[in-house]
Amino acid sequence: MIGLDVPGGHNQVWQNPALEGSPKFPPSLSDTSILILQKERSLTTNRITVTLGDITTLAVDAIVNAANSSLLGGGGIDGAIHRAAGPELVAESRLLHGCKTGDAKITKGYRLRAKYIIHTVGPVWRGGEDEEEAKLASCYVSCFNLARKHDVRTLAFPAISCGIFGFPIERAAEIAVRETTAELDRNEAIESVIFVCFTQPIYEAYRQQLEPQF
Ligand code: AR6
Repeated sequence: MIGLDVPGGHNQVWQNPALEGSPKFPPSLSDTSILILQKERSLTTNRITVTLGDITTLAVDAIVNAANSSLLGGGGIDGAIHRAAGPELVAESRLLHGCKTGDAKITKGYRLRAKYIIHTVGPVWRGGEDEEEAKLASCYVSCFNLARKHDVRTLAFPAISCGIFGFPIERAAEIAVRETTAELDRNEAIESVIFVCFTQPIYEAYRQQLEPQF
């Protein structure tokens, strides 16, 4: 249950209103090799977990923020993280002088339960003609580089670029799983990577990518 220790008990935190009434997953997923957590809303394989939920609640070493190049906050997950972390976050972020697409910067977690926030700037999807896939892969590599430097052992990612920036979720999930699997193969210090999905379709996209590993 590493990384899923949340205030108010497990059942409570996963009540994302957007997911109310969402269908149960197929019975085939109850294979014994899969650890099913929180009412079939989390799957774990090797050192990767995919879960439905709100990344701001997680007690992990670091959560990743899908930020913009100013690093001064925005909508979507960026806004949620800034609200939950408190005003100290923007104060520290001002000292970082922004962040380029595909790059990442780290701050403290402040009022979050996570020790650090790794801010990365995903690409805006422009139809695939602007090296978006390589830029998104670079986000994961940059986050893992910072994780290594700061001794981060448990790390949670959202679906970077898959909201306002419009990146197709299937392709994004493929890149996320590919880069994470490569990092875990070479970095034994990382104990757990959690893909935190805010909606059912995003969860499904990750689950499909991870299916061969289950
Ligand atoms: N926990 C987990 N995932 C979340 C949460 C949450 N609390 N909130 C949203 N998501 P987006 P982007 C999911 O739009 O596409 C901001 O304004 C969401 O469902 O937040 O990288 C920044 O400042 C989606 O799957 O980020 C940038 O300007 C994913 O997080 C821009 O948006 C990313 O959605 C970045 O766009």
